[in-house]
Amino acid sequence: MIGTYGNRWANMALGRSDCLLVLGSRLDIRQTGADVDAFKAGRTIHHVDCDLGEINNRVTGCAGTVAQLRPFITAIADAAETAGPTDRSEWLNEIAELRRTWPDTMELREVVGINPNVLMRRLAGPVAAYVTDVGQHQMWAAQSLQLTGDQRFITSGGLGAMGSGLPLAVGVALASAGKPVVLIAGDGGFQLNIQELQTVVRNSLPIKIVLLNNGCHGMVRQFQQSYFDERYVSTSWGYSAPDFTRVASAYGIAAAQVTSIDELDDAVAKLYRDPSAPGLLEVSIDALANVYPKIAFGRPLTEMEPFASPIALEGT
Ligand SMILES: Cc1ncc(C[n+]2csc(CCOP(=O)(O)OP(=O)(O)O)c2C)c(N)n1
Ligand SMILES: [Mg+2]
Repeated sequence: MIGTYGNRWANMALGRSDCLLVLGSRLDIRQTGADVDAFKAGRTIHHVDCDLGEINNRVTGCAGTVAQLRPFITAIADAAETAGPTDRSEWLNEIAELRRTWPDTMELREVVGINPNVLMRRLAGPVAAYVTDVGQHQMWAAQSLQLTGDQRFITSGGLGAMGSGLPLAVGVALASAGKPVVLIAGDGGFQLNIQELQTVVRNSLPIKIVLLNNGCHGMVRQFQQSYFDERYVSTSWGYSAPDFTRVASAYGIAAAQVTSIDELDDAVAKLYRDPSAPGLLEVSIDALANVYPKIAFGRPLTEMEPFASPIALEGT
């Protein structure tokens, strides 16, 4: 993932690129950072979108193509075949090296308790899709989930609709022909549509809920920490949540909780064991865990907080 909370190596690769092919992204501030000029500098941008209004909207000076992606990709694949092979191994090796140097699992060096990026990697399993709600858990998922085969990642992205996760998971489960679907949700957003657990039960949907409970509206709390002198109004202060395992049990959904990384693999295996049953796994995350790297407001994509050198990261 690139952008404000993107993988460090991906943003660095973007920063070094000289040609960018943008497929169906509106290039909003989450992708480019607030410094649009730095995003544009030194590269040609080809922007492909089905909506003319999106092209040269935020990022100007792009070479625009108005097209649906399926025919566009078919056409450029044909054109590439005619043009013959090009050796890009040097560039691909450079990206692979960046990826090795800046692993997502090393970003939160001082996190207390379960490292959420590591958690995401441990959720790999035989599922049709991963769906998220909105918040820090969504960013950790986007940074660190490892998709295989035709697995899909469904998230509301820039729309940021907190509470959309459970209804989205219901839709994805209905479209996935009985294959299990994982919902990654936060304790705040999950409370917005918690009543849809009954829809899950009534329709016997195989939705595996992984609920990251950090006891707060974490993404906004992190913002308050960075920019509002740790005044945690309405995110920690004056915020509460129910006992989610007991709520799930009341709906007849099997539920468990983990508080340490050692318990995680067994709990995930148990959650995935019956592919046809819904389940809930509550994972305790430290209230002060943050999403990193993050582009400081107004800074270019390649300057991400914390400003660590690879050596400092590897040394821990
Ligand atoms: C309907 C709605 N209200 C408020 C927000 C702003 N907002 C974005 S993330 C977030 C916190 C989400 O908290 P939680 O679900 O616990 O996830 P966490 O960030 O802690 O992982 C809030 C309040 C939003 N995106 N949508
Ligand atoms: Mg939370």
